Amino acid sequence: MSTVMESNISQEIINLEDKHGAHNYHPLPVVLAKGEGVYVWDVDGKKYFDFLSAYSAVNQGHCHPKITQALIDQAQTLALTSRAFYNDSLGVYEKYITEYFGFDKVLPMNTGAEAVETAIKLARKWGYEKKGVVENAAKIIVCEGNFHGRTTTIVSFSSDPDANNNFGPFTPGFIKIPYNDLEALENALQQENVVAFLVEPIQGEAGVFVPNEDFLSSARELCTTYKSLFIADEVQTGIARTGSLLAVCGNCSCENKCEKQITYSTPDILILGKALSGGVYPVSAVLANNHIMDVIKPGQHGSTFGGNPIAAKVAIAALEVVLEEQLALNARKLGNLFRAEMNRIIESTDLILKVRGKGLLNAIIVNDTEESQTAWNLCVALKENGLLAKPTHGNIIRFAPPLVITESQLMECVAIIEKTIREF
Ligand code: IF1
Repeated sequence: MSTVMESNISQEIINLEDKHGAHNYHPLPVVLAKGEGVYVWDVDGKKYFDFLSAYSAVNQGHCHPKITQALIDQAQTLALTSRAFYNDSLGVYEKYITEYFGFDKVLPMNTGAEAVETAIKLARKWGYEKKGVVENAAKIIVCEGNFHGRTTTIVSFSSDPDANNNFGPFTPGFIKIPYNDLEALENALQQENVVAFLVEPIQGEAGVFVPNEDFLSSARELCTTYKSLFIADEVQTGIARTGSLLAVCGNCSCENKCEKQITYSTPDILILGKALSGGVYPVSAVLANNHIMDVIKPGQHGSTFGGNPIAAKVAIAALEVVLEEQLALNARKLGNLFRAEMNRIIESTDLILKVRGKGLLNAIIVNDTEESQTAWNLCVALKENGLLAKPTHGNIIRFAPPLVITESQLMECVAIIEKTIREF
């Protein structure tokens, strides 16, 4: 609970949610009314740096003019046809995104969880029809501490009790191994009827765990060796967040539209969401080459809204902005600066133990137990000082500003964080 008094208008709105909305979230006590670039404003006009970026959905910044304009233009022209008919935007978008990421085909969906579900269905079907696994016996390897969404099947393989307690019975067919453990992966891949390895290139919800340098490329190779699909869930890490177009690109610095077409650890199936739309509209995508995607035939998968004209136009604009504004390069440079500055602060405080992350997906570890309120209280204090962030797993605070942030804005934020820690 907040110890800080909210303004009357904030409190009224908070009360409305409290009374009429399901209590499936515990938000920081701030009521936002406006956003632009790296900034958001609350209902009383107080301005904040947004260091959550809607969980990395607004990498391009709040209300990016080009993306918002694409949304408005298409909404006034043709919003939705369903896939029962062709629309004049989808094919153009499909060509654009597949060339952008170097895959033969895309399957358009809306939310991240839907795209993960799509990848799971695709991998299973590929397993039965191409790999020849035994009927209804397909297994997918996943990692402990994963976060891939909230559907019944996805929470079936979560290791977070909040995510799956009393939501059973669960979908079978998943093998859980420790994250960042190649030996465990190889052992699991040797089991019968394995079709895929589903992994986040950096674990977000678990507290921004960056795996060893060789983990993703070696996992990629192991999947090839054992004829299983390597599925990268880049819903959170993708679209320049970690300092390259995709986190699976590793330290590859070509400014995306990658000439090398993701040679570092090219996934068989790539899952994108969130910032694929710049946060203005739910757009997700599953990308794969023909030998995989072709197992899905008419009537076997779909979505009313998936691939609608607004989504198509918005996603093209959002991906163009990433290139035009060199967001991957900016995330890489400012990410290095941010971690260096955090390490400088850590040297002279006992409150923060560690900073970790890649590009502009970072977290600090607060020196207290997971059950303690310290990280929450620190976030409330940061809010008072004009910076919004949220704890994950008790004592970890994620810092993920929009990628359009400038160096001087970032240094302002470092000063806010430093001041807040010193005063705490
Ligand atoms: C919430 C975290 C972020 C994701 C990956 C799929 C999805 C997500 C790797 C599903 C979603 C979200 C959802 C959000 C919290 C959040 C999150 F804290 F849980 F880890 F981003 F940091 N794959 N991540 O991270 O996408 O269906 O939500 O569009 O409030 O649950 P979705």
